[in-house]
Order: sequence, then structure tokens, then C-alpha cells
Amino acid sequence: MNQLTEPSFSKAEFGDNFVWGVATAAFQIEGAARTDGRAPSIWDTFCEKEGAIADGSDVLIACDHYNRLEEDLNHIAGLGVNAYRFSVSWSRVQPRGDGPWNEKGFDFYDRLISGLEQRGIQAHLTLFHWDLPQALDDRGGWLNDEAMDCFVVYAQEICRRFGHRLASICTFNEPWVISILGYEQGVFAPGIKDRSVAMQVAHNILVTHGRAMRAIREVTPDLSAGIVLNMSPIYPASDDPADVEKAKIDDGLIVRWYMDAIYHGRYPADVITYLGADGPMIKETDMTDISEPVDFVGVNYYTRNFSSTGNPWDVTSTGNQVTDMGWEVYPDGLCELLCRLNDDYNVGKLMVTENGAAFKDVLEDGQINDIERQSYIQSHISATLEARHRGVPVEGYFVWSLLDNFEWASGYEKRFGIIHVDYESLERTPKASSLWLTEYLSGES
Ligand code: IFM
Repeated sequence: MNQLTEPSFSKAEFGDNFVWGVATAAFQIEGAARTDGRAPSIWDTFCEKEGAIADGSDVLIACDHYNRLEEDLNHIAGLGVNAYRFSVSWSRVQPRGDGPWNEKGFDFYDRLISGLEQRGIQAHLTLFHWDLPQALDDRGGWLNDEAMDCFVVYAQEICRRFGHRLASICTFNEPWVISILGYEQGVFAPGIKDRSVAMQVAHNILVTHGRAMRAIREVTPDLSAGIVLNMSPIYPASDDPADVEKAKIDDGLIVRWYMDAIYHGRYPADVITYLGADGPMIKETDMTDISEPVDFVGVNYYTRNFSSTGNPWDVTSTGNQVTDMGWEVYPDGLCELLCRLNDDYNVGKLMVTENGAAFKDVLEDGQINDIERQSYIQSHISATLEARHRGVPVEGYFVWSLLDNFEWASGYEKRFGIIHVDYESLERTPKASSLWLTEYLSGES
């Protein structure tokens, strides 16, 4: 991989049709957790578990986006972006995950989409950003065929109501995180620690994704539909053959597991061998379901990873900057990943659906000079442009995130927003990174 020697991020070079957006997720910003008929999700339950969330917080209020919708829409418009990526809280629109719909929940998303339309901003909707209705999990969650069927019904209902007003729809956000962090490592909801369960969940989610794709097409054949994956280039921490082998398997688990299944209709043989008895049970039609063609793959990129069979990789050893999440800043990895996906899978269309960084912000005289976040975003826009120059069909870039928000098991301690949120007053303050983005998108930067 060549280094990006002359970083350039000229907006004009992206062309007029490029999608520029900011992204959020329902659970992380909406709050109003018990308002207007919303029922708990597995993440509401997880927040109640002693020690699960670093600062012991919950999302009863979060950023109060539910009640501050107009203000937040004005912030989005003020940035000059042409797109907004958000997710629907399933238990807000269908409290039990099956059965009756909650009209008040749908009203909220109707107002959100109308607000975007009035401001000339595309709506990119994610159906599932981790908040499975608790009632479905009580009946076995992703291990139960029932939840899989319910998701397909939910996907169709969203399309029936909103499909014609959307620029794109995504089935699942980051199935690797859902399955591995939630069911193998147990650090995310629902907090299970069992690799065989995790791999069955990973499989069932992909099957559900494929079936939902088909259902979406039935209702809204013209709507651009796909899936969003978190991916990173993985390198061996040393030349030791054991590290080299581990890096290959880790790559298999995070990239090839999903991409091979979706694009080639099979799981990588080396990973299946590695998993042995922990591998999923695969029914006859599953791989056909999973490989239902997608219109795009969304790439959520934050950093690269190193695999080691010995001591964990020391993230400071490269001398590169490290974010408040402990993630190395490595923009070249984004270009490398996008090129690799294009080479190996001949993807029709890619979008960078999340990219951004948590840093400790200092509010001084009412201003946040988050120069590190700004340069992180600039360098990754530059990497995206480089991928386009190399012929990769990457057609969108979304900053994660519009607002500081609930960063899952880290609670409110990590700030990813380009707009600061004071969690006491709920006041929003645009950070320097957002002011730069506005200038950049206006073409004056
Ligand atoms: O905040 C998360 C988001 O919900 C999913 N992708 C990664 C982000 C940062 O950790």
C-alpha cells in the first residue's frame, strides 16, 4: 500500500453527486426512553446491569433529540451536508417487536424525514443499530427464528410508510459488533459470553439481512438498500507465523465472514475450520438468502488492527496519534480497505457510513477548538478521495457523529460529536471541526 504522500481533500474533486453526511443512531441520541409508548430494548436492560456502562449512565434523556428535533435538524442543515444517516428505534415503532405498531413512534420519524425534506437533505435510514426490543430477546432474540421473521415484517412496514422518501436503507449496522461484543465478549448488550452463540447470532443476522433485502425490494424496488459493516485492515503484530496466521483468521472473522457470504454465498473455509464446533448451524437455503444482491455496502472505519498471539499490540508503538478510545489514527487504512473491497468483491457501490474520532474536548470561552478531530476528518476525507482516484466506487462519506452522544459501554465519557452537548443543560455548541466542515462543504475551504 502506497502512503498517501500528498493529502488533498479538494471538495470539487468528489463531484456534484457525492453524498456528504453526518450520522447518528436512535439509542445514542433520542432519549425519551419511556415516552409515547416506546418499550425497552436490550440496551435499556443492559444499562441497568451493575458495572456494564463505565459511568453508570442510561439513556432516559441522552441528547434529548426526541424533544429537540427541530433544533437538531437546523444544526444538520447549518453544516451544509446533503445527507443525514439515522436509525429507527424498533421498540419505539413496535414496542414488542411484533404485534401492534405504535403510531406515535412513527410520527416522530415522519417529522424527522419531513424536516429533512424541507431542508433539502437526503434521508439514509438504518433499520437496526443494536437496540433489539427486549420483548423479542425474552423469547430467544436472534437465536429464535421468530425474531428473524419479525425483523422482515418490521423492514417491510418501514418501507411501506417511508421507503419512497428515503435515499437509502440499511438493514443492519455492524453485525460483527452485535455478535462478537454482545454474545462472545459480553461487553455489549445482551452481555453473553459464548463463542458458539455469537457465531450463530452472526449467521442468523446475515440470514435475516438477506431475507429483509428481498422484502424491501418487494415493497420498494427502486430504493437503494444494503448493509453497513465495521471493517479494518488487520496486520500481524510480528513476522512470527503464529501472528501471521492469527491476522489471517481475524481478517476472516471481521471482513471475509460478511463479504464472502454476501458476495460469494459462502463463508471463508479457513474461518469455518478455525471455529470447529463453534461454527454456526447453516440451513440449506441460508447462504442463498444471505447472498441476495445489495445495492451498496456501508463501511464504518475508525482504525487499523494488529493481531498477536503474545502480548496485546501496543497501540503507541507506531508513534501515530491515538484517540480517546485508544484507537490509532491511521487514514491510509481507509484507502487500503476501500481498494481491497473493490478488488476482492467488485462491489457496485461503497459509502463510508461512519468515520470520526473521540477526543477529550475543552470548552473554553464557549468554544471547543477540536483541532485533532478536524484533522482526523480531513485526513480520512483525503483517504476517501485517494480511493476514488484509484477507481473505487465510493460515493458517500458520513462523519460520526453529529452530536456527542451515548457511546455504549463507555456511557457519555467519550465524545465523538462535531457538535458538543452539555449533558446538564443539553445545550448544543458547534465545535471547530463542524465550523470547518461547513466551510469545506461550502466550497470555500
Ligand atoms: O458509536 C459507535 C456507533 O454506534 C457504531 N460505530 C462505532 C461508533 C464509535 O464507537
